[in-house]
Amino acid sequence: KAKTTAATLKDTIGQPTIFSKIIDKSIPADIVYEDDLCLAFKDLQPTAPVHILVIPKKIIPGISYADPDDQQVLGHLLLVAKKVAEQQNISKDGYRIVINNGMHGCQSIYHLHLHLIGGRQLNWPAG
Ligand code: DGP
Repeated sequence: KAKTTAATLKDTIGQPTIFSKIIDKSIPADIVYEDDLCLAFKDLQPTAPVHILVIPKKIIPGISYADPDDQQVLGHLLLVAKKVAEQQNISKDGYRIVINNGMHGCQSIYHLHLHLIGGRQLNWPAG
């Protein structure tokens, strides 16, 4: 996975990413849920049988960039992840919701996204 450096971050934060193109449908994605505030689609490089990204339509570069005005959309993303887990039939056996943040968190796309991961026994602790 490509490493993000502090120098490249400075110029890219707040700019549209590949996820903006998925939101405006200029590139395809396997969308499993959409509403006014958010979009959920299958991760291109799944790490488990179910690996879905839930993103806000608004550009929030990462959870560390969220502000108090984002409270409603942040709560909404979690409730949508829960709903998608039910749709994907992973709710009964369990699943994980992950937000990678910044360089040490291995965030590679600077548009906030929740990873919904399940469909197999996951391991803990995360690496
Ligand atoms: P993160 O490392 O937390 O920033 O996760 C970014 C995820 O986004 C990673 O699991 C791969 C996925 N991804 C990157 N580009 C695309 C894309 O163009 N389409 C889809 N569906 N997923 C993508």
